[in-house]
Amino acid sequence: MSSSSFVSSDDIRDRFSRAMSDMYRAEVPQYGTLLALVETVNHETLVARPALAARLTARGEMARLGVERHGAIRVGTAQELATLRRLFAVMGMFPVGYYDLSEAGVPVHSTAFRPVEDAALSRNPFRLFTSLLRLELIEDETLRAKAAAILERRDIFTPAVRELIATFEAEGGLDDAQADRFVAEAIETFRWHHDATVDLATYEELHAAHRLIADVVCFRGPHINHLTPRTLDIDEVQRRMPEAGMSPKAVIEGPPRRDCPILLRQTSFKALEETTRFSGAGEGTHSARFGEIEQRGAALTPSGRERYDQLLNEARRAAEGLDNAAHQARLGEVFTAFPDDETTLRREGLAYFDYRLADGAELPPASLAGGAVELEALIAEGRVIAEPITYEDFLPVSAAGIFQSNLGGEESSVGHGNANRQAFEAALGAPVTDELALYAERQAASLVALGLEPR
Ligand code: OOG
Ligand code: NI
Repeated sequence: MSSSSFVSSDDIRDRFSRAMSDMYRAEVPQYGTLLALVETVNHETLVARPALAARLTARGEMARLGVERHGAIRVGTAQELATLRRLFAVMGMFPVGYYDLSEAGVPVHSTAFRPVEDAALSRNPFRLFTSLLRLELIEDETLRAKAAAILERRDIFTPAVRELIATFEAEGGLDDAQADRFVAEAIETFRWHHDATVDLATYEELHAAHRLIADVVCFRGPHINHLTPRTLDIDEVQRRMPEAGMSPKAVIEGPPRRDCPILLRQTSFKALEETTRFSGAGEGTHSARFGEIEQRGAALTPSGRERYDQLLNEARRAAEGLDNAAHQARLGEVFTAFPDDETTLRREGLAYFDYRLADGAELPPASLAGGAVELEALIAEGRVIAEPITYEDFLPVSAAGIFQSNLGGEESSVGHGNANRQAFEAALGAPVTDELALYAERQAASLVALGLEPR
C-alpha cells in the first residue's frame, strides 16, 4: 500500500473524538444538555468580547473550540495500559505527564494521552486522562488477589482493533476504510455496560475497599466516565447549570477567575446512579458517569507552577466547606499575590509565551541573536507579539477533586501510596513525556524562528 492512501493520524483522532462524543451523548443525555449550554455561553462570550475572539483566531484555537473535548478512563492492568498506548498512537495521541492521585487517597496513577504538535493540537486536541488502578494499595491480600484474578479474565479490546493496531504499526498507516473500522472498533472498548461481570457480593466487597476499585474491576471494559467540552466562561456555565437541570459540583476546581486565565479551571455535574445487573441475577446501582467542563488558560513555567501550588494550598486550608461563591472569593484574595497582567507574567518568567512577528513587521538586522532587553524593545515597538501558550494538560489536585466529587465524597479506606512513576512507565511500556519540557521547547522554537535567543 502506498503511504499516500493513508489517512492522517489527526483525521483518525478527529473521527474518534466525534464518535466518542456521539456515543456519550446517546448514553448520557445530560452531556448533550451540557454541550448545548457550553455552546450558548461560548457564543455569548465571543460576541461580548471581540478581543478574545480575535486572540483565539490568531492562536489557531477558534476552529478547535467547538470540537475540543477531553475524557477519562480507568484501567486495571499493565497489559491494558500498554495496549491503550499503542491504540492511541494510531491517532497521534501520546502519553504526556505523570499524575499521582494516591496523594488524595485515590488508588490510581495516571497520564494523559494527547497530541503534542501545534498543528495536531489545532486540528483537534482530543485528550484522554487515563488512570491505572494500583492494586498494591489494597491492603486486604485476599481481596487484592481476587481483583487481580477477575481482571486477568477480561479482554477489553475487540480482535479487530488489535489487528488494525498491528496493521498500523506494520504498514505505517491506515487507509480510509481501515480508519473508519478502527474508530468503530476502538470505541467498543469505552462503551458502557449495564451488566457487571461479577456477582453483587463481590461488587460490594470491592466497593467497600474503594468505590473506584469496583468501578475498574467489575465491568467488561474501561467505560468512558466523562467527556469535557471547553468553555470560555466557566463561572457562567456553573451558574446556569441548575436551571438547565444539572446538579453542579460544589466548587470550581483550580485557580480563580482572572484577567489573564492560567492553567485550568474545571467543574462537573454529579455522576448518575445507574441500574446495574450482576451475575447471579442480582440488581443494584453503580455511579460512574458524569459531565465536566473546563476553561483553559496559560501554561505556567516551573516557577509559576510552584507559586500556583503554594497559593492554592494556602487558599484551600481556609476554604474547607465553603460554597462556590465564598470559595472563589477566598481564592481571589489569595491569588492577588499572583501577577495578573501578561507583561509581568512574561517578564517574571511565570508563564510560557509564543513569540511571533507582527503582520507586515520586519526585524532590524541587528536583532539577530539579540538578548532579553532587545526582545522587550521589539515587543514594545509592536514588531514582535507575545501570546501566552495554552495549558494542554491536567492538574492533580483538581483531578482529585473531580474524582472525589464523583465517588460520593466518602473517605478513602486505601493506604496513601507514594508516587511511582517508574512503575507506571514500566506498565505503560514507554516513558511519559514531561509536559513542561513541551511548553519550554515551543517557546524556545518560536524565538529561534525569529532569529532571537531562546529563553
Ligand atoms: C479522572 C478525573 C481527572 C480531570 O479532568 O482532571 C480528570 C477520572 O475521574 O477518571 O478527568
Ligand atoms: Ni476530566
